[in-house]
Amino acid sequence: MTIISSAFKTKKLETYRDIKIEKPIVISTWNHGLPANKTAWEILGKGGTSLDAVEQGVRITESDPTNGSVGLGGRPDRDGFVTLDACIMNHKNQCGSVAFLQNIENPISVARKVMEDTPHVMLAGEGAYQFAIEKGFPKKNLLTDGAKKDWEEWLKKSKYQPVINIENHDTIGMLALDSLGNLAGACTTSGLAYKIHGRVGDSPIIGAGLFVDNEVGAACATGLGEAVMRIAGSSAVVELMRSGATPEEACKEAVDRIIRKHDSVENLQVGFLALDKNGQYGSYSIHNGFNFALHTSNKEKLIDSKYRHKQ
Ligand code: SD4
Repeated sequence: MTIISSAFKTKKLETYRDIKIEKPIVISTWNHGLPANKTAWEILGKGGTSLDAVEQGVRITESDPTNGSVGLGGRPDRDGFVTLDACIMNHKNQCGSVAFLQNIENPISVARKVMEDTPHVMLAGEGAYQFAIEKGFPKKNLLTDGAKKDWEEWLKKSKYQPVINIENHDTIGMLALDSLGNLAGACTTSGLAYKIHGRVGDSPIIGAGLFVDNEVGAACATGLGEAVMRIAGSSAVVELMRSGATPEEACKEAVDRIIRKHDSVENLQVGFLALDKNGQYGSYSIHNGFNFALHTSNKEKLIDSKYRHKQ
């Protein structure tokens, strides 16, 4: 029996009555989600799995050297090292994750190998790198000339202050529902620019940067990972949907929870994105500026997220 909390009971009944299930469908964070979704759609549109779709989709962003927050071309930490976080999750609650991984262009595929070829969920640092090399991933320098130049400029002042919607965005989180009705998700990032060496964000943490429960829905997060981890953000969004919230209501409640736990959110941006079992989607962010890309059989567009505060 589904337990519906009273807070969301009315909405759930209104929203889900006679609903037409929209599938396949893929959504992903930020405007780099458009080309990533296109690749995901090549799989979904032919009846492929949501797991293959999200992996192949986010690899596009990881391999794009012009993107400063994911994979190749990602901004380094304050010591000049590009360190990557990624995770993937399928419709059976199987998941794989890598954290603090260096010199490997496509951490999402390493995360999938962790999920499929090991008894573990998460590998970190040197061990994750060695595992990737053993699995045949090539070693690659991910620090592009442009990112190196920006870092050298930053070093002159070495002032670390995350700036909303500039430093803190670009992580790609992707959620897909395939023609069989199975959900999967992927999340990958180089994390916050100029972070302390060794810092790991929310993106590889199952339940924080990403969570999928095929009975209910899937969610992912972007923005300041520390704030997302403090409320187990993506897990919270999925649990709220389980309690009857629509995807947007669930994202909004998670954002409000973060706001309640901070004295000030002036310089704090977090955005959540969610997709439920019926192909309904929604998002919410603390500040304006967050957007996400949608791809279905007849729609391909960028959607501005709703938000709490206007900057
Ligand atoms: C992190 N959540 O490492 C990531 C950063 C991010 O868009 O989402 N950027 O904290």
